[in-house]
Amino acid sequence: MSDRSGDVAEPRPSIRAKIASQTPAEEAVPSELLYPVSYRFPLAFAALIVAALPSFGQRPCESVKSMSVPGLTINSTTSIPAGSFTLPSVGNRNATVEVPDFCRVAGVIAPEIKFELWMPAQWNRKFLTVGNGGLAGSISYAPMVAPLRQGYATSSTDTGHEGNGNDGSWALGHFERVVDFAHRAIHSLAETDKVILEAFYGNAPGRSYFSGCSAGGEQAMQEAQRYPRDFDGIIAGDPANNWVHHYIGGHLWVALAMTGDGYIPASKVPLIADAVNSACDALDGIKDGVLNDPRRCHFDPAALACKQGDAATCLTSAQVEAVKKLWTGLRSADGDQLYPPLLPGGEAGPGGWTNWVSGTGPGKSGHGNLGIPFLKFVIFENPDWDYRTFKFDAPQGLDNDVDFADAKVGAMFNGMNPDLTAFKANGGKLIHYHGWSDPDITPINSVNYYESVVKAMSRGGNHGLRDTREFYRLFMVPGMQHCGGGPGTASFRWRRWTSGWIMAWRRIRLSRRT
Ligand SMILES: [Ca+2]
Repeated sequence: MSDRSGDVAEPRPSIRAKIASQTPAEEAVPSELLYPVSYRFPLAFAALIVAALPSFGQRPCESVKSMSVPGLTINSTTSIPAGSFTLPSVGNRNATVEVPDFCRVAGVIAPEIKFELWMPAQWNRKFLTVGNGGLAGSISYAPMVAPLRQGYATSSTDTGHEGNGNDGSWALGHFERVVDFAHRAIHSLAETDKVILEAFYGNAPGRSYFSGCSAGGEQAMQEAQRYPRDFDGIIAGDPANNWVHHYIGGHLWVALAMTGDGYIPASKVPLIADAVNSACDALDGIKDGVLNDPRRCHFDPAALACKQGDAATCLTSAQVEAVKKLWTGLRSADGDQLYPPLLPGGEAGPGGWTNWVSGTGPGKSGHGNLGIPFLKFVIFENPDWDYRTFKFDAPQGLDNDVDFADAKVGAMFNGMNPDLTAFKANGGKLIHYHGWSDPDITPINSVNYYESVVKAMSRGGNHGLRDTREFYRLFMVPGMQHCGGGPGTASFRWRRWTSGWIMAWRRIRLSRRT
């Protein structure tokens, strides 16, 4: 297989971030939990590519089409020969990759959850479902390629609607699509895949895995919490599992900070990035452009304030206040932190603030392009809703819009339940990672969630961390932006991730033997 074709399986490039400040609750996490993934998963494990095992009882690919399962429609079954294969177009991407012989199944789970399942002729008896990004709406073809080449049967769904990932209009008048997107699509796919796999191979998969980042990280958490028997191993990257508060306290909060005079053009992002590095890069003992623990950085953007007026080399007072908002985060009228802030570090570069915070104008950034359509179409169900009218406070006796959103879809979307005992009891293993320089989803949320699980596992005793680590590990990645990229991850390519996954899976396998 060529290295180039393998690049399509690299984690979604992306975003940027920043923000800072105090997060005292996280200090309790032992530093050993916060090692960068690259330290834990050395390149040597790239050699652990799983050897394909001969499979028996395999039926002709075409036979899958005649399967009769309630709610399942198989639209096509195609035997794909080893060689070059052009991935179906998603957006304007249309890559050609090298693949082994496999049976390609495309179908629909009622009412309209489209999916594909790829089953290699030489199967390693394992199965991997890959997750989605943004507001989904398309099958994640590219991440299916690397597992397929390693002998995994692999699948992906469009999550029950069609859209470009920044579109929310599919939700209008279709509450069933909202439920499918929130959690039902992945669960239904997992169940369906297992039925097809057993029928095709004559054997059920020996192990089942899920891997996703961003919205896919949210899917991962939903699976571990809500459907603990679907997967043996789950990898949750930069998860949006505090979904509703992320969309309000993350996406909307940043979009609102970037309105009016507070708007920071992309041309000023390097100014902020350089100042943060000057103030905080060396705090970890190494001047390398990476903040190993950005919680220790307390850079005050007022240091960049213009002496008067505006200039390219300074921030106006309104821009200073906007940066402070990003690094302080959303609090309730009582002062409670409703959602943690972004952290400083990693603002520069294509995966940093230029895309996520500045964008092409107010409301047209990575944050605005995700948050506004979700709030408009899912929360308020009003195509004419103006994001600048969101009510953080409300007249006495009425709900504010935060409470309204929580009440409406919080139970459906949020994957913050710290009780993972059912997943653990089923033998499940959860690998969770998050970039410390993620400018989209604050890494603090991941630390907070991990701590909540440790607390739940302790049941008032002292062994919560020990008992948690038996099945759930958190890896914080210095300098990594949203699911990839950033100053700390220049060589952090998919092969290293893949080797990490295999290492993780190997651990899962080994731990099950003991
Ligand atoms: Ca450093």
